[in-house]
Amino acid sequence: MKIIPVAAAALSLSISICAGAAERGTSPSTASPAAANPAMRERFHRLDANGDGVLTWDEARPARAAEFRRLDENHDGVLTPEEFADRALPFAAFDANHDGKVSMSEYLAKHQEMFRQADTDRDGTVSPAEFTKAQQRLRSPSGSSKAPNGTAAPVRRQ
Ligand SMILES: [Ca+2]
Ligand SMILES: [Ca+2]
Ligand SMILES: [Ca+2]
Repeated sequence: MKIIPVAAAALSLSISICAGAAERGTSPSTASPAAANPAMRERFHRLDANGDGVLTWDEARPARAAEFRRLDENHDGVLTPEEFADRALPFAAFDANHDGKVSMSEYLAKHQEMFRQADTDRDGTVSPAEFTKAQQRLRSPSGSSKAPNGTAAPVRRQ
């Protein structure tokens, strides 16, 4: 029964390799960091209207406008903090004139600003890598240590 310790050693080795890979997170050598998260990839593809693999603000803007209309439950053309509740972003960041409501133009202006921030290489488009990084930045202030899709969980085989 020499096989068992060998197998155990091999298994623990493969676990430590997996753990090492998980700790490194998104490696720049992989094709697309967005591919690591199917939900994020799907979101990116939904926004990428012409399917060229990068986002322009012209593509993102109609999606954001549709999002605004969806959030505006009472269809009065402005968002209240209650209507805004499920957004991960702080209401106050959008309410530029501090009237307690977020208008369509405020909503789009803030998203355009975030789009520019996401475009870290300033080429006018947001690549999947830039998109992923921007989403991660958004998430990080509130509970960054928890992986939403369980990527941090160790691989356990028994
Ligand atoms: Ca595009
Ligand atoms: Ca409203
Ligand atoms: Ca870019």
